[in-house]
Amino acid sequence: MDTPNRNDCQPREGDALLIVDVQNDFLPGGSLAVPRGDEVVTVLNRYLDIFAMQNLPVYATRDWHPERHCSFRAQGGTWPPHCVAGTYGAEFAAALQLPPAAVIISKAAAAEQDAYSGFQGTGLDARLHAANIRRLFIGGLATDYCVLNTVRDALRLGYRVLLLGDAIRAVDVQPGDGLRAEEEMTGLGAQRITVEGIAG
Ligand code: VGL
Ligand code: ZN
Repeated sequence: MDTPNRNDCQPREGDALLIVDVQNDFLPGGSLAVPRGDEVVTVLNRYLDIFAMQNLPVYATRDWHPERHCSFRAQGGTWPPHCVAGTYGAEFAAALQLPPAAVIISKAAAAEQDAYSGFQGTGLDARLHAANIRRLFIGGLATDYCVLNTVRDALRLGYRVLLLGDAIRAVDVQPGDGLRAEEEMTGLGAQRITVEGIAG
């Protein structure tokens, strides 16, 4: 029988930190800037510290589009051009302290398909399985798109998900999109945590 345990959200063997799309184009000044998107960086660095201290693995997804990606307006999509592979806008935020061993997962790299989930067409599930990872700490950008879809897939694939509530920010195309996305994720079974809840 499961006994509720207050230490349940402490990172441990079998856990990984999954950082979603913390790339220049999603930060203030970028072509698809997420309001206050830069604020996730210092918080994510604290999670990165905790994972480093425990030698736990880190995965980082990146939007990695070709120049004429189908999600861009000129191609009939909904977004301005962003995160074009190899450009400055597609680079991770310089202040994000990713360890050298971080596994980089590029997504939506084919012109004709978009992918909001880090699991979509990337082999991420197989890599996590191979590393015996069963639980994911997920944060990054944007709450209402790539974080939401990555969390949905993670839960559907059987991972336990701890949502980094203090390290996500929303695009909010419609006001409230971010809040609704958080409610959906927790309703599906993700547990919302903050770094204060796990820091020593
Ligand atoms: C994203 C819009 C378009 C995201 C990616 O990373 O949340 N949003 N492409
Ligand atoms: Zn994109």
